[in-house]
Amino acid sequence: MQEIPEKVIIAGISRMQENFDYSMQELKELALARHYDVVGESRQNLDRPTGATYFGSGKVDEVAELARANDATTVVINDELTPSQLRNLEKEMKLHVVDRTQLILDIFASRAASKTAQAQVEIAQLQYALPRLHPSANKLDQQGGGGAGGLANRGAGETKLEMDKRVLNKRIARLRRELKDADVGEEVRRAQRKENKLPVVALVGYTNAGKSTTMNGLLDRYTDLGADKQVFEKDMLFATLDTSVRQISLKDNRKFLLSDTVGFVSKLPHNLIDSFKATLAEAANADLLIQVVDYHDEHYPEMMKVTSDTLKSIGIENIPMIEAYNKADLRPGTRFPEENGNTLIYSAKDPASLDKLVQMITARVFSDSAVHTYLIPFDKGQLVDFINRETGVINTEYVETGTKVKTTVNPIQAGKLRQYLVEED
Ligand SMILES: Nc1nc2c(ncn2[C@@H]2O[C@H](COP(=O)(O)OP(=O)(O)OP(=O)(O)O)[C@@H](O)[C@H]2O)c(=O)[nH]1
Ligand SMILES: [Mg+2]
Repeated sequence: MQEIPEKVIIAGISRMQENFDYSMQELKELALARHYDVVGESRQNLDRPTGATYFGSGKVDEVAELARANDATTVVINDELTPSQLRNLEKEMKLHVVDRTQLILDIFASRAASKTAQAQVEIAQLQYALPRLHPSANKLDQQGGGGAGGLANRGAGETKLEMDKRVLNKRIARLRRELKDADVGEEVRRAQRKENKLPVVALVGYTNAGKSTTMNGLLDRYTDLGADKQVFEKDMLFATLDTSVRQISLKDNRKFLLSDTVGFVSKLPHNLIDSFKATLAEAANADLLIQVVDYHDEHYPEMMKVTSDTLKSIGIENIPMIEAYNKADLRPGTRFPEENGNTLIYSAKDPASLDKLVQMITARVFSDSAVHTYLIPFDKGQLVDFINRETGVINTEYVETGTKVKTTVNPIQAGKLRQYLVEED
């Protein structure tokens, strides 16, 4: 880590966007997460970025001036730049330029702890780097960028470029293979869970909304897992990059699986979304989504829009969802927990809220369950084990002919046990 944070200017084009202020504020938070020291800000009202330099004429010099006046060495841009815009801006301003995509990739890279997350981030980084390797790297993007290096070096330069590209492409292919191998294991586990027919509930939402805190609160109240099974929660952007899955057991022995997932942010680089698809598959296979919303943040409506757009872009649609408005404790005068249809106002740090959330989950994922009584012959001990393990046992009685169990089962379990059903009174 650097001892003295690098000074930066943040800059963007408003394009008459409604949420421009919010996106610039968020850019600043992203810059802070990257340990930059934000010393100035510049905006330009344009309908769209200028092809060659992103900013319109005059603004490039103005931004460079602002940076120099504040000892900033880097300009952070609020959008993804084309490779030539990036080169041209750096050349004209004589400053280091980082676009929003690069910034988010850097933060993800610094957070990635598991092998999977590291590989996923690296693939996205390499894909970002590929067209930016050299001025002539991208044929479609040559305009304005030529000249550097001079004619004499051209032959040698291109050879080196081809070589660099090959190395990067090879590395991407290798990382993809590694991820795929890891994914096979994951697929198998997922299939096994399906076999057990445990419902899967996934926490999704904007970064820092409180997904991991909600998960930990539920683990604390509904499992006897030790503290080492808690997931990482922290007041920072992208604290979670890996999906964690834990089993939650209710008092009546019914169980569901709960997964915590990576958080979203506006203008999340598409490369990153792509490479995190595998991690997000847990949410894609869920029976129920809980969208955790930071109800304390005034921009929560924009965050919800980004979340639903991102989910849609990775093909996660038409899964029932509870909208869970979190951090109600930080809003003076807000009553919580408060349930209304598919929404809940709550606090992940409040036990009564967590109980309410679990009630809402169970009402949805176990809606087709039924209470039945079974008589299992003594020689079918493994079925009694299954009932005790997988279903919601209400009471057990030992009679002459076997074990009589009253229990809550889902339709699949009911099918499996049908022949042992006892006429109910
Ligand atoms: N006051 C208060 N703080 C909360 C509540 N829920 C979460 N927080 C805080 O919000 C911050 C972010 O919480 P996380 O659970 O890490 O958020 P996340 O949604 O998992 O974020 P990412 O992993 O980055 O996507 C932490 O500092 C939590 O302590 C709440 O109900 N009330
Ligand atoms: Mg988290």
